[in-house]
Amino acid sequence: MDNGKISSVFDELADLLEFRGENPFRIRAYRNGAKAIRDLNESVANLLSDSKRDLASIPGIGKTLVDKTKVLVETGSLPQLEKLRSEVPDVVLSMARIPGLGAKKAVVLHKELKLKTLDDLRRACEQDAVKVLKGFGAKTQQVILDGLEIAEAAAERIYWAKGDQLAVAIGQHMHDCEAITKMEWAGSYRRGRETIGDLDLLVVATDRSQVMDHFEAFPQRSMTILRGDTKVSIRVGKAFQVDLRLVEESEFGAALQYFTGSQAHNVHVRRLAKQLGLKVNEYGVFRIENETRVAGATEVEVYQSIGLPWIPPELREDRQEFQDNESSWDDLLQLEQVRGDLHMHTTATDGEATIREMADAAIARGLSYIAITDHSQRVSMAMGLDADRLREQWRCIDEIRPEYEGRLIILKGIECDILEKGGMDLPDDCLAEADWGLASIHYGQKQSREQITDRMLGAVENPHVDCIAHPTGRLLNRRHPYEVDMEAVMDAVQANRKLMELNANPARLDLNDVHLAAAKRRGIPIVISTDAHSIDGMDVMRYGVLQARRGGLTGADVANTMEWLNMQSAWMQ
Ligand code: DGT
Ligand code: CA
Ligand code: CA
Ligand code: ZN
Repeated sequence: MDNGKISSVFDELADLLEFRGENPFRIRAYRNGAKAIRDLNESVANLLSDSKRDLASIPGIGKTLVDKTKVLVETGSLPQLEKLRSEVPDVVLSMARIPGLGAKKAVVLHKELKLKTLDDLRRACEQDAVKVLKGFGAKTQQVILDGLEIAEAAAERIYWAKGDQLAVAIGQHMHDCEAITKMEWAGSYRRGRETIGDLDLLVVATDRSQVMDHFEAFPQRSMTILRGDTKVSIRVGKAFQVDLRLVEESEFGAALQYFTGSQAHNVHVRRLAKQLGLKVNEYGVFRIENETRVAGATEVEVYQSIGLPWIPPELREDRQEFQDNESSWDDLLQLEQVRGDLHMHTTATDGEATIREMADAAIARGLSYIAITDHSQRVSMAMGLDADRLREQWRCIDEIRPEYEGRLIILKGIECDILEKGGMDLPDDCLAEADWGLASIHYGQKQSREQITDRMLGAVENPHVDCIAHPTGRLLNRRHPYEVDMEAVMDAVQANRKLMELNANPARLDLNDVHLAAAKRRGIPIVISTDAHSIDGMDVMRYGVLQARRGGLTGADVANTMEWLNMQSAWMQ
């Protein structure tokens, strides 16, 4: 049992004890222990087997936790956890996961209203039965209703980045199965969608049952949902599904095309085919008149047979891929083209690494320039910088620069907050000294469409703002985008020759693919940035690149594919 598993057991234990209103110190002890184990850089199992070492000597891990860890490592489970699980109703657990609700309130709601499902909870809110409860009120009731909506829309979809981790693990596991001759991921994962409902794997094999057995032996499998002749579906963890389909070699391309989707894209493909007297399904492309097969082994021939170039999966949403009459889509953006990263934080505010550490990490990732863009003063939770501290940081950058001469350009930047009342959070004379100015909204996100739009327009028109960061403020599965007139904002960005960010953080991916395509049509340059708060945070660039491809962007549409001096002369005058 690895450290990750052990700490998640303690986390769950803490959750369940919290539901029962147990001693808060005990609960905190489990949470601290979970964190200590998660942060440990060696295996707890190894440590326990070494008689000269003592797990209890690690800060955050007391004697009780040592005993429970031993049981866990030896038996793989914890009787106490099993018992608690059976005592806390599922609906209480699901309620506690609603954003803005939490464990304590979930328990009260369950007790007072005898809820059985989340639907019951919605009805109770709609009938105003929640706001009259002690400790709740109208505001909380509305928060619950909003949270229910978000939770339902999210309905267990996971971030692409998380789906990718799982797909890589499954890929490695399946690699050892000798019966497999061909294997490819399909579905929304292959299309690079922001979130993934389930994973879809296609396999060609010499021995089907051997493949199915091997798949079912994936260590993270929690159960098998179904197993037929050509399909197995397993569950991984609590609720995530992975489908494996076995197909014939000669039909592989057609199956891959079909199961990659999207459904809307496929409907369009079939309509185009029909106009040519052809029928497309998961087994191939056939002439309608006599059922002869004209394509099927590869995706390229499937698309060719209906007169189309091969369409990259990222574009298959029935949005622009059929309209843009491309002869080929080969030039969509690639990670290697990205030369710089223009949004990152350091220990001066809420980042974990110093300027030097970030600079070294950027060089290790092959970049030639970065901008240090810490928060401005209004973002007090992150200890945002006032003009004095910002100028101090810039003096520091001046000192460091010679060390990086010829290796990395370090730009003096700022992520300046756009204030609730409008206007920028730092004086113009200060912003004027920056090499690179980001503007973004962190407060007043629930203001009216007019207010938010006005604030954004003010920022775009400020001569010292270069780029609007995370322009819609959304957090996938957690927070809706702000109400903003994006057309008006893009008009202003275009008129003022400014840039717009594609924030590559897998929880943001802001702008979305539709906005990116709109920006491209207007000739607005996109800057893909990591918004890194640590060295590892710089690795998210590839999620941004995938999102850019979904918007149909090529290297020419993305400003930070240019070297800094070229970008500066093209866009920063
Ligand atoms: P997801 O899993 O919700 O993130 O989205 P997808 O696109 O991966 O959807 P999924 O897993 O239900 O199916 C994978 C692909 O298979 C889908 O994009 C299109 C194709 N497909 C599945 N079922 C149907 C169907 O009933 N009709 C059609 N036309 N295509 C289907
Ligand atoms: Ca899927
Ligand atoms: Ca599926
Ligand atoms: Zn930031």
